[in-house]
Order: sequence, then structure tokens, then C-alpha cells
Amino acid sequence: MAKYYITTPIYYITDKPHIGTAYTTVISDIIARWHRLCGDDVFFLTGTDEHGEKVQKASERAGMQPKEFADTMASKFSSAWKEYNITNDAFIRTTDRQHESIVAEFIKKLYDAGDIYKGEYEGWYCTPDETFLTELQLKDGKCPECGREVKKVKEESYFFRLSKYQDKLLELYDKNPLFISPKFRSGEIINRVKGGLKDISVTRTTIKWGITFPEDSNHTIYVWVDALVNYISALQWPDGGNMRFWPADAHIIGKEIAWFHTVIWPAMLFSAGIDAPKKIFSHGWWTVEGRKMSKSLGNMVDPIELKNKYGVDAIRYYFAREMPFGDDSDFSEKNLIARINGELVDDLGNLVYRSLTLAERFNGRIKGAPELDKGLDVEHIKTLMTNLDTFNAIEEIWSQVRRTNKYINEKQAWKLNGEELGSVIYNILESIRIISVLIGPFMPETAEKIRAQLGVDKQDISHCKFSDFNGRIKKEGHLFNKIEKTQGMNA
Ligand code: ME8
Repeated sequence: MAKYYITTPIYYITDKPHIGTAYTTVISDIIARWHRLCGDDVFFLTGTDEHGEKVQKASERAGMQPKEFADTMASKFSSAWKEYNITNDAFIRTTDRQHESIVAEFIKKLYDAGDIYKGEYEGWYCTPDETFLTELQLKDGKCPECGREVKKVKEESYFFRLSKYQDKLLELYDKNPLFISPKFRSGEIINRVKGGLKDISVTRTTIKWGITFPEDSNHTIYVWVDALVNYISALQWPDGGNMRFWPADAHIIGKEIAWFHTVIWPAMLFSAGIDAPKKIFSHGWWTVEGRKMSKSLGNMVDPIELKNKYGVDAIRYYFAREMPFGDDSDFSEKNLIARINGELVDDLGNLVYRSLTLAERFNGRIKGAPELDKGLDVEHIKTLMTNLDTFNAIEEIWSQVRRTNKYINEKQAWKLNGEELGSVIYNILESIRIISVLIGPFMPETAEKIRAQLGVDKQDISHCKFSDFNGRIKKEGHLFNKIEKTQGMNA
């Protein structure tokens, strides 16, 4: 059995979940479920990033102790993911005792390797992004990533010899062309690494809300070092049983944190003598109705409100279907409603409803030669999913939904009877059965509802071939309801 280890970023608890964090988590869940469907031994990790200046400040604003604040906020994430049917195997919090001691052990290892030395950091710091910035990196005096104010920092700090790992990193990229995925994101990073790497600050003296640096208790460990280690602390590095899942098969992240994951993280792992992960996949960014999503603009979209309004599977589907592989995308309720009405109600819902109506009324034998298997290429869908291309995979599955609807129309099934009708129904039901298996990772509740109506058992990828149909039909109501225009929040 192949193992598969997939992770999301651990989210800062300064925000509650929004569609950005929900998107990453849903896409990762789809991939994790897909691998389970293929029979792999999967470990799927998500969690929360709870230390650092930003959290310290947010807890002060909330008038709470940082830990108390963290507890309240972390539970918002774990409960949101439950509502989204996320099947994570673990939920890591960086304030977990075990994580804290593993981080200390990890950084000690870098220290013992001679890769950490004392110095003084003088430069800029972006608190919302928890990032050290040089004068040259600033854009109009602000953070180049988020455009917010930066502040001048001058403090004693320990540094990690990132510069030492330039060649090893370039070798890693060279040997593993898909390490930085999608490939179009790799050029910029590789060029920056080729341009030379500066050692980075990995401890702070002015921030108390962090893990104590074991070599010098006046310092806390920089929140990004603490955070990245979650990917192995959750497996109980160094010798916990779950280390068999390492190296990670895919770290799924948003594009803004690609540098931390593709440069700093593997360099630290090299220093500790640990293998690099296999792939870092950076997806694009959601804007909302054409604008950047931000608290100050007041346009953060709440995934729980969305889900309560439209249903969890509709949102999971929309996430997978709307954002092209690795690109940015715009969220709008108008689009969401159009997809629900057009693709879920008209394409899939209608297909299942009319097919089961036909099948229920028919009392002959449901049997015939496969015809609807022609355009369906399960191997191709498998390849797309292996490449984390959920966008094209769902598109490919939808082709089969449309093909099946078209087949019913072309055959004018409602006019047929006898063996001829039995054969058409056979094709339609087998096609729907296979579709229900393939959409399972994307829309688990819908897949389950279809299976129940077909009266078939839970199936895996090996059952995605046309064979005999031996379900026991039990038709229910419509899978999805049409959304009226007036029901949309802003539509
Ligand atoms: O960066 N569109 O946490 P974070 C798409 N704690 N995805 C978005 C998004 C948007 N508009 N906004 C956020 C951190 N995301 C660190 C990570 S990992 C060791 C530490 C998603 O709460 C996307 O996955 O700022 C992005 O990378 C992540 O949320 C950032 O979450």
C-alpha cells in the first residue's frame, strides 16, 4: 500500500476561517480522499499557527491571555472543518506541548550542526505576515506582499546559515522539476536562489509569545521556524511511528508563502539531516467581486454562512471548479449560483432524477452492451489528480455527466421499451454509478445520496469500469434545489 502525506498550511488564529483558508483545506481534503479512494495509506494534516507577534498583539486587543485567545480561535477552525466534512487525520496546534518540545529539539539540531550563530538583526518587519524584510524588498516603504506598514527592528538575534544551502537547494530543484509546483512558479524562486541567499534571523528577543530558544532563554524561536516544523512534529519526529509518512508527498499552500516552503523549509531540513518534502504546490488567490479580500475592506467571506445557505457540497464543488489549476480566481455569489443552477441542478441533479424515474418505471432486465464508456478516461482523471489538478479532473468528470444526459436525449429513451430500453437504462445507471465514485472526494454527501438511490455499496476506484448493474433502485427527491436570484447575498 502506497503512503500519501498531504498538508495544508497551519492558519494564523488571528482570523477566523474565511474562503481562502477554507479553499486550501477543501482542495487538500479532495486530494486526501482521492488517494484513499485509490487505496493509499493517507495522512492528512491541518492545524493552527498560534505563536508570534501578530497573535500576541491580537490577544492583547481581545483582552485575553494568548493561550486563552488561541484556544477560542483554534476551535473555530476545527469546527469549521468538521462542517465542511474535512477528513484530516490530525489537527496540530503550535501551542501543543509535544510540538513545542519537538521544535526546541529541531532547532538544537541545527545549532549542533553549526548552522546557527549569534548576531544582530537590523531591518524591517511586517507583523501581519511575520516576515523580516530588507530595505530593498520594500515597495513604497511598505510590505511588498501585503502592502501594509512595516516597522524598523534592531535586536540581538540568532541566525540560520541559509546561504550555506544555495547549491543543495539548486540541486533539489534540478533533480525534482515538480518540487516547486505548478511549474510556472518555479522560475522566479530559482532565480532568486541563484542570485544568492542571505542568512536569516530565527530568534527574537522582543517577542515573548513563542517557544524558548534552548541555547539562550532570552530568545524565542521565530514563528515561521516554529510553524514549518509542524509538518514533522505532527508525525512525532524524530522516531514516532508516523514518521513513516515522511517525506510529505504534497504541502498545499497559497502562493504568498512559497518562499518559506520551497527555500527556507528544505534548507532547515537539510541542516537537520532530514529529507525534503516531495512537492510544494502553491495555488492562486481568491479575490472577492474583483477586490482583494481583507478585513479592512470588510469583504471577508464566511465559509460557514456560505455553507449554511448553499450546502456544503455546492461550495466544495465550486472551489474545485472555479479556480483554475494554480491561478488566481474571483469569488462572486453570482458565479456560485450560476454553477449551482447550471451544473449541479441541471446537469447532475437532473441526470440522476430523470434516470431513476426511467429505471423505476421499467420492469424488464437492466442489461446491455457498454456504450457510455467510450469517452470516459479514468486513467486520465487519475493522472490529473496525481498532479493535484482538481480543476481539470472535475471538468473531465463533468464531461461524462453531460455525455450521459446527451445520450438519454439522443436515444430518446422515453420513447423506448423492452430490451432496447433495458440497454439504455443499463448504460445510464452504470455511468451514474461510476460518476458517483469519481465525485466522492469532491462532494462526499452527494455521492452518498446517489449511491443510496442506486442501491449500491460503497466503491473505490477499481469499480470505475462498466460491468453488470446490480443495484436496487430507490428513487428519492432532487439532489439539489434551484437557487432563485433573490436568494443570493449580493447576487
Ligand atoms: O500564512 N485566496 O497563515 P495564514 C486563497 N501561518 N487562499 C488564501 C487566501 C486567499 N485570498 N487567503 C488565505 C500563514 N489563503 C502561516 C502559514 S504554514 C507552516 C504557516 C490561504 O492564516 C492560503 O493557503 O495567513 C494561504 O497560504 C493561507 O491561507 C495563509 O494562511
